[in-house]
Amino acid sequence: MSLQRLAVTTPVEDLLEIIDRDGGLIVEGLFPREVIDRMRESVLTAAEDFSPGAATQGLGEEGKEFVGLNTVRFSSLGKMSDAYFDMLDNPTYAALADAILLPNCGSYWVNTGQAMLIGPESPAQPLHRDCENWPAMSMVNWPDGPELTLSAMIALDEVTEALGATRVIPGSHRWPDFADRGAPEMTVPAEMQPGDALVYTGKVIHGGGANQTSDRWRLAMHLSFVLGWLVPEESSAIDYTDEELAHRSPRVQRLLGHRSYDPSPHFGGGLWLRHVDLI
Ligand SMILES: O=C(O)CCC(=O)C(=O)O
Ligand SMILES: [Fe+2]
Repeated sequence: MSLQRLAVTTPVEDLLEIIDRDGGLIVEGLFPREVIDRMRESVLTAAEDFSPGAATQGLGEEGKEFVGLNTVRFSSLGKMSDAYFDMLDNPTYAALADAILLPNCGSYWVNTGQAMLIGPESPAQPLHRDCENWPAMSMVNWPDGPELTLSAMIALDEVTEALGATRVIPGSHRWPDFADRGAPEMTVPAEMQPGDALVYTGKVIHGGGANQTSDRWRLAMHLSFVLGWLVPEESSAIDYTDEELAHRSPRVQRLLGHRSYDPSPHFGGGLWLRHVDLI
């Protein structure tokens, strides 16, 4: 089985059909080259201030191994590049996230916006599902329960299998056993050109690939959203001041936690209230 690739001009309903069938797909040209070029330049400049293996996700060595001992990761991308805000407002990615997440929440927010630069001679990342961040919720009526999160791995430069393209097990979002994470030989690589994105649900098994080169870095970033009543992986809300976001779109302000959770039209309380108001 391979990953389906469709152009960004494909009707959103057709993209959604493939995500529903396979758990993810490659959307070619999801992000315009001009936006990607700006982001790549900013990421390359910022990367000089970060050391490989410094990031962690989870406790101890396991948390470091998960993100990669020779991988450079950093977030707060809007501090480094305006291109980040353009990406948050991308109409096709927004339409996909609306369709997949809004059945289960009034509004969603950024889960992770992170540069993920896999260094030379890195082993493959452990296979996982992104919804494992919220295990109790993920296991509710698994695999038919609510979608909690939608992710995109975005190529900032050409991403090949040898450089560590993300590996996916298409169809694994439907496997009956939540604890079954499959095996590397079941995976296929998401090879991409700059601006292409692997868009996948939190339920599908995947992981960063091994960088088999001795001297080249995989230049990619991750952008994911999560239901507005769940706590995101990254604390974006406190990375930005109100002043920094004052001229951004209402969508961007909400995605970055500078507006209240909006429950409508669902039943649900007022959450993450700004000034005790549903602004
Ligand atoms: O680096 C990659 O290709 C995938 C990263 C990933 O899936 C994660 O950290 O959750
Ligand atoms: Fe992941």
